[in-house]
Amino acid sequence: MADLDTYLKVHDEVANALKEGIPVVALESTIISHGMPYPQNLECAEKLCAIIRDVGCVPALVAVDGGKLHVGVGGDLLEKLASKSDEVLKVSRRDIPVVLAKGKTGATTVSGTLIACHLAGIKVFVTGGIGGVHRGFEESFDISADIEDLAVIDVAVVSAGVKAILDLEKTLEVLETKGVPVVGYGTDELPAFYTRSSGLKLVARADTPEEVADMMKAKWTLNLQGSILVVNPIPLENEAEAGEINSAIAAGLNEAKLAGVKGKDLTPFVLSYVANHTSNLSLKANLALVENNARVGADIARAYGA
Ligand code: PSU
Ligand code: MN
Repeated sequence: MADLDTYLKVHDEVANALKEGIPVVALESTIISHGMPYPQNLECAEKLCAIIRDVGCVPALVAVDGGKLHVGVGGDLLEKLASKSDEVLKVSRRDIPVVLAKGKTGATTVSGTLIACHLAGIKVFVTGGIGGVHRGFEESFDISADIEDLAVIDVAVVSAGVKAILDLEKTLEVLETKGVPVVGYGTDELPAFYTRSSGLKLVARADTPEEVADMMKAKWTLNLQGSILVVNPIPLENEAEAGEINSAIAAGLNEAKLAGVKGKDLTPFVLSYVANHTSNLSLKANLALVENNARVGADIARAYGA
């Protein structure tokens, strides 16, 4: 029987940080490979790492390649993830064994990245938006695997909310059922990803990184398994115009339906449609919100300690 090292490669900088007690912040790679175009995606990944380092933490980008789950990706593999998205698979819990066994290259989703955090011992993870309950799920049964992993893996996930193309209200309901606290960072309502406000009230709020760290400690000391989902609104100056974004999302979802695009191909399809139909406004907003999340995530990682 192979051991963990056969399949898991924690790169030196991250392994040292974990050993020395320097806070580590994980990053997912699906937003890089399938959520943004090249070369802005590569610049974004590099910027996120720089932001995290600036506050004294170590970034750990997660991806799959050559039969291993890599934690702390950079260099050629990062370049490939960004520039060759056609060859890069989108990897959630279901896909990990297959992609590892076949030696293929994959970008991890929130679900896949949470699993890597669990294996490596990382407690804070920064993303853009999590997956959840899709609009019209009654027909498609499409609920992201992200939800199942948020329910059982002990990590604080910093996001700008739920992917804007989803049913936000139903996603909040399912997160409640699964026992995942959704904590507004400096807000009492769920942000709507590209915009700050969805009108959906939250029951939990934190205004400082320390407050989030206190919630993490309380939850995990009591062995209440699972993530804390921090929802951090996009900065005011980067907010997209809600009407324009929402009509582009509706049109993109409709286009996807006509073209028979579904399952894991749906998000990349709709995101690129929305970017193309809003003169890249959505892309600019997306870049700004992930950078903002990286700052908050690094502050939380420091407040929590290693
Ligand atoms: N939000 C975005 N862009 C993305 C994603 C979310 O704005 O690319 C990705 C994340 O990696 C998330 C995944 O984990 O979509 C969920 O995909 P699915 O709905 O197929 O489970
Ligand atoms: Mn799905």
